[in-house]
Amino acid sequence: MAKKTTTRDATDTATIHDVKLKRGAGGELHQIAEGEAPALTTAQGGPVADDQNTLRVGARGPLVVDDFHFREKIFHFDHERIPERVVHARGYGAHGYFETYESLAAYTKADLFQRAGEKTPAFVRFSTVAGSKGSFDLARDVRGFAVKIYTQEGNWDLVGNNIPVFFIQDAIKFPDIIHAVKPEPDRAFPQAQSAHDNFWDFISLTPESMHMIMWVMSDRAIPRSFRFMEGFGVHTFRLVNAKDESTFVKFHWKPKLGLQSVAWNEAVKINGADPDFHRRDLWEAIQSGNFPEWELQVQLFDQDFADSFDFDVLDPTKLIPEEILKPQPVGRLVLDRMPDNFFAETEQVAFMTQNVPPGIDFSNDPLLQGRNFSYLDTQLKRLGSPNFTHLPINAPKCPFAHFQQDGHMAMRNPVGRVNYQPNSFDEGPRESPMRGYRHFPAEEQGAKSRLRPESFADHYSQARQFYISQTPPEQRHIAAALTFELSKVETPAIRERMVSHLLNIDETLAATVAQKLGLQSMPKPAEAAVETRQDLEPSPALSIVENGPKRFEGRKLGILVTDGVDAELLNGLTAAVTTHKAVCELVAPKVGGVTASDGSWIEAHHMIDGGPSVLFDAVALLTSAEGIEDLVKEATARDFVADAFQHCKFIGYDASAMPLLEKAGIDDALDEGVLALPGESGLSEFLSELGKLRVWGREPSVKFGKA
Ligand code: HDE
Repeated sequence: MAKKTTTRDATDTATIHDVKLKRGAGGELHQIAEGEAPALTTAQGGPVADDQNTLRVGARGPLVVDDFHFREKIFHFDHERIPERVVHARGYGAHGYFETYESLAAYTKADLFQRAGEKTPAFVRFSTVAGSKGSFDLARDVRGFAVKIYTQEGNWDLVGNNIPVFFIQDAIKFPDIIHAVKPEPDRAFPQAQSAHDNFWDFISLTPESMHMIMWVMSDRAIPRSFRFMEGFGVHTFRLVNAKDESTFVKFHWKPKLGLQSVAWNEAVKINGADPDFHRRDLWEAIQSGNFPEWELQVQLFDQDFADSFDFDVLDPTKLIPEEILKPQPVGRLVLDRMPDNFFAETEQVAFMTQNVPPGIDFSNDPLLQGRNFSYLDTQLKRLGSPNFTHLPINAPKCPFAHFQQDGHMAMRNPVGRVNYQPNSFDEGPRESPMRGYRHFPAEEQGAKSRLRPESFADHYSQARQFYISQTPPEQRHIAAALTFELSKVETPAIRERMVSHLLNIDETLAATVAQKLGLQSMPKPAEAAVETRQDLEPSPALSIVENGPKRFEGRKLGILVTDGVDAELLNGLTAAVTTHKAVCELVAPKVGGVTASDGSWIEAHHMIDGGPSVLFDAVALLTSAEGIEDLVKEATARDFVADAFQHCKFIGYDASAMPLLEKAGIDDALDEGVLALPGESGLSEFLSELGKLRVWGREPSVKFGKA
């Protein structure tokens, strides 16, 4: 008896296909013998006899409407798509858990924070904001970092981003900023790009966006992997303890493997080489048991701190520098399981900022309050029914009971006679005045009006602080990104208006961008609502380079090999990579692999055309005298090396690979990042060098033509 296809196990499925569904000489499928595999049925459960041919009159005649199987199948197919998210359409999710380090009972009564070591199931969806579902992963964009934690007192959704501030201060501007960044409505392009007139027109007319603009023009907006980026709750929230005392809180997710981004030129090429680069990275890490991990850190503060802080803690365009208020670790998030089905889970998961358990509450941040209004509405539209909470991915994992009923696709209705409250039949659930959610009784007063507080008016001080906190390469990248983006803007007045804002942030930055844009004269600085920009201290926590991993763990080495490769060196290198908890992939001139110096067959992961160096964090060239002759003739092999060099990657090579370095035009520019292998101190020396990730000192000469 053949195995049943009751699991998603790949081997099972392959067995079924190989043994039971062999193709005949003419390409037709041979039916499996009846009874040997589960019967194919209609959605109504009726067994299907023939799933290859529609019902027709005569062999060449018309189809007939009696074909209920065909109708059901094709109608279902016609309805497969649901509206994509209006923002954050492209995303990728994974399951895992949140583990509490120590009890936080002093600050919050939230059940998940009460007991040290307690693990609570979680689901995370990462996303880009502007692009459609089918866009590419390495767009310059904010990344969504939405976490759903299935606590014992209901789901807590911390719907954050990988950037701790936002473009706008008031939710009423959200449709405008999103319309502006999405493809322009008359021409329907550009896709997943902010480099166009509408976006920069809106931004240059919206000074409150300047701080966020510094972040999205930095390498934060082109992360190397979801695993190497931070997440932020952005807004100020409240924690409320059992005595109903409130503490303000900002939430931060810190990646265990440190921060890392790619270079812009690399991002552009990755999008061509592997549009699913970030998805694949998460998939591979989890499938291979290298579970990504983030630490939850909180900045806790009281009203006195809020009153004495330079900025309004309700303003989502501002952050609290970590050097002023140190974040405290309170738990960790581990992702250890991919969804069984992308649509059922990642596509249908519905995050809502208003999903908070007792003990977590909101501040008056107007953006947060606007979001609390928006997210339920968007799920109703997108998932088509108020019963989206019946979907397993959205259902709480704690006991729950209520009288909500009926509607499209209701899968659970109240049981029994009574579906209302109060009732005298003593049936159904009751309120819990003690345990139930009570909103923090903040006292509010003031005239009803549409206004922006003056305390939100300083738009440049923190933008400058971000800029001056960056290392020189990171500052160069911001200038280059601004120049690139504005070079795509057709309207000169918009370009100038942006430079007038940059003048309020940093004069050198403004001058660099203006010069590259070919402005004839410098515009006046933009008029600022607040006359004096504050001169804030740099905050090293804002730099990616300063917060890199210092080790190669979790990264990928690409090894370009040819026939005749030194087997001992190759084996030594792959072993050293494994010891450093990294992975390596082999790239060969032909599909399949190569024969090594000892005659052994070495399987390769990529053929050179499909494995450019942009897919790796560092590369090694292990060739042979015979193999290199053909390799230097391959344009892709030359690009492999030239790109790795221009992207400031470490390159290891054995002596036979020198002709390729020559062909790539870098033999006379070899620096401390191009290392002969095995090297005097052996391969582990090479591996520890790789922990630096990039040779940033190389960049001025390769990118900006400076000696
Ligand atoms: Fe969202 N946002 N947002 N947003 N947002 C949505 O909800 C909205 C904002 C964020 O992986 C939508 O389910 C408004 C800030 C993430 O499924 C929608 C405002 C931050 C995701 C919506 C904001 C975010 C969304 C669209 C301004 C970071 C993806 C689809 C007030 C703190 C969640 C959906 C996922 C998704 C509204 C601003 C993060 C329309 C009105 C600030 C990560 O409800």
